[in-house]
Amino acid sequence: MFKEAIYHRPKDNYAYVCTNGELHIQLRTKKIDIKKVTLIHGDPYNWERKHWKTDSIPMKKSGSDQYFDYWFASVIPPFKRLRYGFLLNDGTETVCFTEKGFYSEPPVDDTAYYFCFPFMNKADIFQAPEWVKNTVWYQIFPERFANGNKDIDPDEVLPWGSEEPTPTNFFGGDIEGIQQKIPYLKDLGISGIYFTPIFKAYSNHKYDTIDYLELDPQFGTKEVLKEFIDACHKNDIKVMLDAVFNHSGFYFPQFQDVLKNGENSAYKNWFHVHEFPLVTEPRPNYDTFAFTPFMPKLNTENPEVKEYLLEVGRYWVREFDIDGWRLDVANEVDHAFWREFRREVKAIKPELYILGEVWHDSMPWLRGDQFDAVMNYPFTMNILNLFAKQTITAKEFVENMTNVIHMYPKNVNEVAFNLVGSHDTARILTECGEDLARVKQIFTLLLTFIGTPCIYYGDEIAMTGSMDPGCRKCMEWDPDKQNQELLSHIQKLIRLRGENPLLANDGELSFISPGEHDTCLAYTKSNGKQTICVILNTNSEAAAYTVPFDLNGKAVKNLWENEEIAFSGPELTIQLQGYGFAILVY
Ligand code: ARE
Repeated sequence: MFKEAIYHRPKDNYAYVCTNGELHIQLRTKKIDIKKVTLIHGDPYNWERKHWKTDSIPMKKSGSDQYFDYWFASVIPPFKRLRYGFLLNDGTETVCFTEKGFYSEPPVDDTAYYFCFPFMNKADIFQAPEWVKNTVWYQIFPERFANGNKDIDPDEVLPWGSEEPTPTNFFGGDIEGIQQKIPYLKDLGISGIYFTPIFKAYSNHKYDTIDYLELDPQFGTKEVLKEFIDACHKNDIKVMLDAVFNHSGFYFPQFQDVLKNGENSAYKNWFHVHEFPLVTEPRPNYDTFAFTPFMPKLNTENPEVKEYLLEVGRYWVREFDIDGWRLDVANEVDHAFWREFRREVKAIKPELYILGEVWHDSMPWLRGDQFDAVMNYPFTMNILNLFAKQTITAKEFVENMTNVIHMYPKNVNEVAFNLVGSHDTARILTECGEDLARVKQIFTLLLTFIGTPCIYYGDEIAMTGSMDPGCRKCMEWDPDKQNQELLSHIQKLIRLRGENPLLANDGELSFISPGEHDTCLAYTKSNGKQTICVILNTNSEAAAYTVPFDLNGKAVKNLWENEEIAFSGPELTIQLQGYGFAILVY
């Protein structure tokens, strides 16, 4: 038994409480080392000394990544507290794993040995808004989606789509243009819009804020914005704005004051200044985002800055009834600020969705006291590596995805913001070498997976684009230049996801582990009554896939083709074309 690989900690993704009163317990062991795990548990205060009075439940293997197996059990402690340990059997020996280490027998004389979940306090439970689980998002870069009012175009505006995007050119996208496209968005089937920044700022991307309480004039007036948000809500579309609180823009008046008055500025502690006077060259002598002198980092530990930004957070919720905040460079802002931010904005709108931009392990922000979710870029990278770059196998993809999923509690995974592209990445069709079949497969996975999926504007009509700024072209509105086949494919997936909760966040996800050289991968979602099985052939060659379950006597339907599948015997084999897929329900 590889005891050194065995891990548990009564916290985060290894022990967490769900809103339904269940306590979920996870254990990690070395891959294929352990054959059976039993959770032994009891209440710390009615433990009869010398007689280990416990319940015990078998743990289920919930998945395996490249190195580890993961074990899962759910228990509802009668008194909302638990002492527990694990009985591990590797086929030759059984040991008891406790907080104090390994024992040949479960220690009986004191609960001090065991792992402890001290009390399941409601206030500590991670709780994201329920509506997010059934939302399909659409990300809009406002400068490039639609120009609805030429009277407010920036001075040097270019004709729509006339040139390649650059970090400095403008094409006049605005809110009125987006409002005119609400029917398109409804027809696509999306139910949430995620905007990149729209507040007054210098650049075309607006991440260099000048005024956090003003809409950028090139996008319209606050009246127009209010009318737009109301129209979205009337069409059952949620609206999420982008909060850039890690840094301001260079022309933010408070920063300009420090530039001008140096140490005499009333705002000198609003930023992280190393020395006065401020210089931008050869390197800024103040903290910035990346090495960008025009994005001075805000000192969110300063009470004045904190209050200023908290009011920004409250204002757009209170006055415009937005439904979500996406938090830019969220992992570089201090946790104390985010805890206060959550309290303030949820006090106004408890159902607000708080989405942090964190590209890495995000557990420190997902304990229920800060974010509801993060942008799931590990999901994105795994998909790109298999379907686009083709640098990993189907088996490695499943292992990687299993690793990502087991990094977080289940109730976090259900609202993870899944994306296959954004304004910060090359477009998915470009990454796939413009192979439409692979893009269709990617959207099939995105829209049948757990989490809340997001479509980057234009990806649904097969727009191409390299890394920023290439991925920020003007939206293509000529139907003849839109790929209608891909658009219909995605529309159908969104419709099926809405009609079949198992394609969204109902049921229990599990991967069917592919063999070393298998090119097909599959995953199921089951709620005990019904099972959905999604099968993807990740190879250009046709392949046959045999569903590894006894389906004898079950009625199996191909959900995509909407037809029953006739088969005899316990096994069902599906023929898949190159880069094909099937969505079965039984
Ligand atoms: C500009 C140029 C870019 C150039 C960049 C260099 O346009 O071509 O590469 O400068 O700094 C905004 C604009 C960008 C602009 C940038 C700086 O949208 O066009 O880029 O400002 O002026 C990391 C951060 C993550 C951040 C990305 C970009 O962790 O928070 O870098 N994303 C947000 C927004 C951006 C925005 C900013 C931050 C600044 O979404 O749009 O950029 O407000 C790995 C790393 C990640 C890294 C990621 C992407 O995964 O682990 O940490 O994200 O790569 O680089």
